[in-house]
Amino acid sequence: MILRLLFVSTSVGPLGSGMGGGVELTINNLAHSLLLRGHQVQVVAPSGSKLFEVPVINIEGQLQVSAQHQSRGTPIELPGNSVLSNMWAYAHQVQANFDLIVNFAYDWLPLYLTPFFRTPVAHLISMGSLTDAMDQVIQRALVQFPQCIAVHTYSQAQTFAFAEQCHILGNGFDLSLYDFCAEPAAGLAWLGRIAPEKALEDAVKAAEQSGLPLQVLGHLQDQDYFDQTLSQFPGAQVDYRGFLPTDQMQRILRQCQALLVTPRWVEAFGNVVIEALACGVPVIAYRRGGPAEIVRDGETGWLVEPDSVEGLVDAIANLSKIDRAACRQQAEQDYSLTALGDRAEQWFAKVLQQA
Ligand code: HBI
Repeated sequence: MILRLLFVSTSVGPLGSGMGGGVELTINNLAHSLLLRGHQVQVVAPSGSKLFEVPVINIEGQLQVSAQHQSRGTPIELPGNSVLSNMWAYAHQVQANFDLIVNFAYDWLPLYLTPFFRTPVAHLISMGSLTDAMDQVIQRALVQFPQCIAVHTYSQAQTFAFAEQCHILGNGFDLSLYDFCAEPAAGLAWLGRIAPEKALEDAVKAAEQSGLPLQVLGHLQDQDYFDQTLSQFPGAQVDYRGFLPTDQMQRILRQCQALLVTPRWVEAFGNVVIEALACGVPVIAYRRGGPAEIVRDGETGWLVEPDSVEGLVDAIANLSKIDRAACRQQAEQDYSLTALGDRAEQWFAKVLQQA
């Protein structure tokens, strides 16, 4: 059945800016996977947003404060002229033109509004449990709409009391955008939003101890943290390449011997893990969160004792044991746009059955 879908974006930045982290890629890839199979998709996002080949309605207003830096007890806050409330006022206005509305913001308001919409609203929750208010409002939506919540991985779901009610969506990528590289140059990569919870410092320390250069790519969210990390390891060869569009990013990533994934927190998924595998780049990751569910230890990378830099260094020394072709094959098996589209359609069908 053809669905008319409205995607309402994350509230922390325009699509294409990198401020929305992995959600930006998720929205883009999910929209593409559904358009390819004939569904209609429209995206509502903060002004300044742009997507490739997907229609975007730009909504003005003040961005939301990032949830991951809040504590469990943080009260709900909305700035004046909130872009979040403006996006959801628009969604409410046009809801009759759509069969399903999908929310991508990790925010209280869309969850709270769910029962007030006539068109069913489903939520792709992009991070693990962070605040009591969010957990409670998700739980409340689930009471009335048991199918309405999806997450990326089991480990992410496990951070919530309602884990068994979550659909596990994984993620999916247009793998034609990533070129397999069989013969890498000497060097490692680190990819992601540069902020303390991503623990770039561990990757820099491991690269320094391994005597290898480290290519760093991604949105520089916390400049002080970045400067402090570089000054902490003066012997490291760190090359910051910026936040690049996929094509330019993968041209650098594919040349590397491995991607280091060093999250301090429970990473919901780890889009960067799939991007590396798609290029044939083995992944060395802490055994924590989404990446630990994706990397096949000893086959497509190495899983390391969390926060152990010496574990990273040992894994780097054992990269020759990993077959780069096996990395690309895993991406094709589980994380293509087709695989994502299948899982999304299954979820939507369950949401619409209960509506
Ligand atoms: N914080 N308040 C809020 N809302 C979001 O949608 C949000 C966020 N922090 C991070 C974030 N989204 C995304 O970068 C991650 O979910 C990937």
